[in-house]
Amino acid sequence: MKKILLALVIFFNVNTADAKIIVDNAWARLTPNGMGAVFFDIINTNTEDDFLINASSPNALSVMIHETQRIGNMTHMKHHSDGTKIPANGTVLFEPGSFHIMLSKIDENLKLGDKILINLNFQNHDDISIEPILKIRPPIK
Ligand SMILES: [Cu+2]
Repeated sequence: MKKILLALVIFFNVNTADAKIIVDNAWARLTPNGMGAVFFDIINTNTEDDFLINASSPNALSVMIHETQRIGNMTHMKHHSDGTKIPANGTVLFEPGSFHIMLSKIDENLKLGDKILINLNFQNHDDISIEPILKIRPPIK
């Protein structure tokens, strides 16, 4: 009986430790006028929804969660000030034409090929820091 209990405890611990948020394929686009955008995949392996609630960077004065939306012939950017839902067992792609982290007033000393530090804050998960490389075009997958 003891052995079964121990096995159950180990099994349970492994499962909860494995459930997490993964940020992958991060890259950043440098655009004129000190602007930029950061893209990545967020994978939620938890059985509960999570929310990306905020993002910050020591390398840019303003950092916002945006979503590019097309209304008729116009595109505009929606500011997700209440956070972005990362569904349970789901993936949200931050990619050109969709979700992105909008940067403005990027540190003037940064140039193409440099890394930029971004901190992502989640509602139910510890902060995740990423260091995407500044590029002009998306990397070839
Ligand atoms: Cu934007």
